[in-house]
Amino acid sequence: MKPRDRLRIAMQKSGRLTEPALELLNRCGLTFRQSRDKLFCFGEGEPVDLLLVRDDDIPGLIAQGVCDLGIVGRNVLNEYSLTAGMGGPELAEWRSLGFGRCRLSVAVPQELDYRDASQLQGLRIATSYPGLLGEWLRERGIDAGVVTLAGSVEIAPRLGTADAICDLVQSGGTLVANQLREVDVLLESEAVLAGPQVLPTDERGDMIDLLLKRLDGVIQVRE
Ligand code: PRT
Ligand code: ZN
Repeated sequence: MKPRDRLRIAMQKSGRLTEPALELLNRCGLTFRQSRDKLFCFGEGEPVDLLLVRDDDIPGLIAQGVCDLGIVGRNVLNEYSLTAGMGGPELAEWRSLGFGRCRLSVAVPQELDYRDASQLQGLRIATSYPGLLGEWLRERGIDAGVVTLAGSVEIAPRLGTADAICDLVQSGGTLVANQLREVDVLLESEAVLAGPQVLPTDERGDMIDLLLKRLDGVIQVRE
């Protein structure tokens, strides 16, 4: 791949993380001009550009070296490392960013008398996070069926395609609306600054150092 001298950060094109991520970068003194195709935003002051993509694509773009850093949910980053990212370059969480907070939890039908995770033995659990759920079940020696769904996981028990679910929860409203009850938290998540374990040592590395310092300042002021 052709060497780049400008830093490139991947972020979600349109979704929950888009506005807060842009606001955070603005607070770090970075401003951008959006191109017509809206995939690429050119940095106006510093040599830092943005690539606007689906959040699920961000870890892969970093692993391939298409981007140097990415702003993405810990849930997406960790799932990638456990599944698609196996055997590739290791990715690291360089900073936690304090927005997009949620948790990845197991939820069961409200009427189920749930005491502990061993009761999931033999059940079918629907999720969009087969890597994280699979690891959690393995650690506990639970043999359950993992039904991988791309979306609308919360309706699976009502449709009869699963007995329980493992999905992101924020307010809990979606679970209540679907007569489900949160019983175990697998992961506390928030938006993170992701990048390769080994950062570049050229001009881009210098720009990353500067960005990390500014981020620390901005995050400290917020807390
Ligand atoms: O198009 P693209 O693939 O980029 O977007 P997406 O639809 O996959 O992602 P998006 O914008 O929904 O979420 C982006 C990231 O925001 C997630 O990966 C999480 O890191 C974070 N986040 C924070 C959440 C939530 N809170 C959240 N509540 N992501 C999803 N939800 C969903 C959840 O899946 C469930 O359907 O909201 C529902 C639960 O919310 P409550 O408040 O009812 O509990
Ligand atoms: Zn997504």
